Amino acid sequence: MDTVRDFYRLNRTRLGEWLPASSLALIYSGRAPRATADDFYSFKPDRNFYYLTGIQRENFWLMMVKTGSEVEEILFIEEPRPEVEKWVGKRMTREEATAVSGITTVFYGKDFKSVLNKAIHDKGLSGACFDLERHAYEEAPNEVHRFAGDFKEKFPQMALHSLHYILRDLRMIKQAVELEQLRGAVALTRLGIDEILKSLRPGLYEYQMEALFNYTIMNNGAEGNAFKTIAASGENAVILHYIENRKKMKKGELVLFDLGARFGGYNADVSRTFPVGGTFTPRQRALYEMVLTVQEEVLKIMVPGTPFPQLNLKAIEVFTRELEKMGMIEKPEEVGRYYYHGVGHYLGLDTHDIGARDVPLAPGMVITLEPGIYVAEEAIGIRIEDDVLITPEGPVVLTADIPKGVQEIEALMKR
Ligand SMILES: [Mn+2]
Repeated sequence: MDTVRDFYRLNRTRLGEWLPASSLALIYSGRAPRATADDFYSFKPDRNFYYLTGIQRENFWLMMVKTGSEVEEILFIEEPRPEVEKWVGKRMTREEATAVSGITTVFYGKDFKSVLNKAIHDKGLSGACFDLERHAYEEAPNEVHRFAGDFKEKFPQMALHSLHYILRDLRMIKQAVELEQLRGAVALTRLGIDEILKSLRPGLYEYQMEALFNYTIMNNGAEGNAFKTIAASGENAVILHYIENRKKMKKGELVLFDLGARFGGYNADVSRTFPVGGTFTPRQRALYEMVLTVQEEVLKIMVPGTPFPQLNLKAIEVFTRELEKMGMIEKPEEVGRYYYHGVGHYLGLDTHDIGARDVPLAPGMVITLEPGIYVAEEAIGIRIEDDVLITPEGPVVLTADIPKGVQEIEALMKR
């Protein structure tokens, strides 16, 4: 594959192969919801639309029409409006849309409904596919759900299919172009963590570490944060998604960082736990090394063929063994007091990337490895998270360069 454009083209080809005969697929790029007055939430492009086109623009549609084995690709973009462009910048032209995506048929949005209607009738289509992902039964319908409902009313003869499962299966296996972006995101994250290690000391506030990380990755070309940086010292570290970051860090405490840069649309997701004062106490060190042991043992089974759920079962098994050894628990059921989340998730265009959780691991998957131990009564929370690529030759730790050994951390903090 010579260009990124070939990557998007290949993704569309694979989706086209999956589409039922005589059907069309409609994928929407999304739109930022209004926050208040004339202030909108920041736009997050639909990841599937991006995966298929390489375009990060609001209110675009990709239409794929399959008749026989032919698949026609049509892109609908927003029309240029000079009076609006003075405020929000230039819109993408049809030529630019073709250059990025490789799609040669590009219409303006105003033609969407007539082209759609004509395609269905001229080609006698019988099916329509939308990304109908739903996280919870109670969840409010999004724009695509609403559009699909409206579509079904207008074309009751057509069968609806969800694109979610095929896109999930495609995105689960990363290709070379994606791994390059992920490595870029990891490299930026490493720069940020290096700066934290240089500056961390008692008396500073958690938000200062957050600011330093965010500044460093942006200053080096990151598109942004993969997610809101977590800098949780002392007792805050037992709250998994603590994001306030307002506390002053004290000598003797540990501080847990969970952070990542985004690059080329792809996210790094890394956790490190450091001693605020530069050295671990013996107790902190013992707990820290327990988490490292769990990491090492789970890593060994991160090979093709291992069932995904086995990773967390292994983490629980090792934590149970180690916690019993230290006399912190008496029965295996008690392990949930100190370890209470999953050991990993897929990583990619989304930080918690889509992917099946009931399948064997396969080459090309990128999965986080993040055991953690949380001892509320001692105000200690430790999580160590690496990003791991599954290959036929064994696991490749993409974040291997980011310091995590006890001696390594203490030496770096002495500088
Ligand atoms: Mn994670």
